[in-house]
Amino acid sequence: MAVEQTLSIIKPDGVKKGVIGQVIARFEGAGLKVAAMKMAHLTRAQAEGFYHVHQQRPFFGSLVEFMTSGPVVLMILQGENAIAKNRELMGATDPAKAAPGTIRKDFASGIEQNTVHGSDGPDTAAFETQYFFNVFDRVNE
Ligand code: IDP
Ligand code: MG
Repeated sequence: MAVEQTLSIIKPDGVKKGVIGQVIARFEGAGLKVAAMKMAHLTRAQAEGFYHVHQQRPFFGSLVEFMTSGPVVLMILQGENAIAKNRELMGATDPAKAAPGTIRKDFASGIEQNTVHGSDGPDTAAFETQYFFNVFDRVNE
């Protein structure tokens, strides 16, 4: 299994709820390392560009509104099988369908305000990590 990097976002609801530390503890507890991290309050253009694949979805406008409603934590997580491992720790998009013990099951309030984002494959991980971080922002140990 290869060492991978993946983008994680603690969304505005997670930051507002005060669970930044608890979310990061789950990543670290599962063996993922934080390879880059910063807080940001996304602009509309940044959020629209990030979610461009969802442009045609009915929830796109609302999602952009939500993602720009407050600060987020942007992270690159690194480790063996990091992309799938992060998705597993997050749980299903809809917290009502998320497995017990997952981040979304424990902290999310709904299908939109679902606390965390995680890249869903190698291509999106490559796009999303470079969208928010340049190569000099990352440690790679
Ligand atoms: P994912 O975050 O689990 O990969 P995606 O289908 O990629 O889920 O959707 C991106 C984000 O859009 C979700 O995390 C959630 O915030 C929002 N979203 C997805 N489906 C819905 C919906 O049916 N209603 C409202 N928001 C949604
Ligand atoms: Mg997705």
